[in-house]
Amino acid sequence: MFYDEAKIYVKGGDGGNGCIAFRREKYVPFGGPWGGDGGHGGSVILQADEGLYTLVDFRYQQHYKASRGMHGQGKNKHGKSGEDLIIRLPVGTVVKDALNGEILADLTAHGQEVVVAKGGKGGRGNAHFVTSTQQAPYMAEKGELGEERQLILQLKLLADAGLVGFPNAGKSTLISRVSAARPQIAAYPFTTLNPHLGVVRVESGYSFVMADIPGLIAGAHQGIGLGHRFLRHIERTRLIIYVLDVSGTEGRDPGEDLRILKEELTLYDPALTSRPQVIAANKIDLPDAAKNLTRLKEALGSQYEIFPVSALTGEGLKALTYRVAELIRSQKSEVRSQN
Ligand SMILES: Nc1nc2c(ncn2[C@@H]2O[C@H](COP(=O)(O)OP(=O)(O)OP(=O)(O)O)[C@@H](O)[C@H]2O)c(=O)[nH]1
Ligand SMILES: [Mg+2]
Repeated sequence: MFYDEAKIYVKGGDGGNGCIAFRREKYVPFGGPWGGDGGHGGSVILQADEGLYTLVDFRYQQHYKASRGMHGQGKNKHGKSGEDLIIRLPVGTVVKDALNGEILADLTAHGQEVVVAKGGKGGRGNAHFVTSTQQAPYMAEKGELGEERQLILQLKLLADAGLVGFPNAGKSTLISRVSAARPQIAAYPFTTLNPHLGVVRVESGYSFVMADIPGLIAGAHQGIGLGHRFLRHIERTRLIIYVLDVSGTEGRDPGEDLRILKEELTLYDPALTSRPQVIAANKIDLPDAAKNLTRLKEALGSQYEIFPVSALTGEGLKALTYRVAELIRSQKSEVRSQN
């Protein structure tokens, strides 16, 4: 099982201090204590959001502080309370205390919330401390400090998009370009023996999980090559990216490759081919690629969205991942609206 993990620091806002002040006005000779209370600090709250799929954004920001309460003031003016800070997390995130590993929350439903760092209470102003013997108290409370914590966030990853292609088509190269996954890459078939997952961050709040899987060859549905191992992993993905080598260097015809790949998927499970599918026409940096791409486009017409890419140079990968993220998002919201 693959996990996405992040460590963050959270701190509730401190409470504002209570104020010591006395009423001093014309015609009011012995004005009483008049110091207002400090405001409460805001809390840090985690909230599950079904529109988020990975924890990758937390690699870019790790510190989260809610705002503090303002101090009390004279004339009995209370300090303003700090605002709560809401951090949105994907549904399915488990939240642990980093110090002792205690599970603080398991966010399983959209909208579910948990307070992970309470804001400090505001201190009371001196108006609260009048007694029968002490009419003019020179005392007020300090605000409490907000709670602070290190948290570990964990999310079980399920692949959203699977890379399907012949051995050597460039699947591992592609995933290593667009994510932090580092599968082995080599110029011989069946380099990848186990699936690798990588989180692809398209932009803030917009990411998906890509799976690199062992290469597929004709007969895979019967277990030839690494067939079954490969196909089992494809079963769970929402979208298929066919990675075709359009360079022609290995004497392959990309159109024919696509036909075989599709056939293998259909023979394994006909439902697979009804998922959204796009084509990554890879190795576009090589000499004959453009010509082969034109032929492929002619052969396929408008059946598929084709993205010319070079996993090696990075060309075209942005357009591909952006579109895939978009398709996955609309897939997920479709599933949600059916439930
Ligand atoms: N010129 C060029 N070479 C590429 C490109 N993408 C991958 N390669 C090369 O193709 C070879 C195979 O790449 P991999 O990423 O290992 O291919 P794979 O599809 O993961 O292969 P298997 O794991 O065996 O199924 C490597 O030598 C890569 O450097 C590309 O866009 N352009
Ligand atoms: Mg590979």
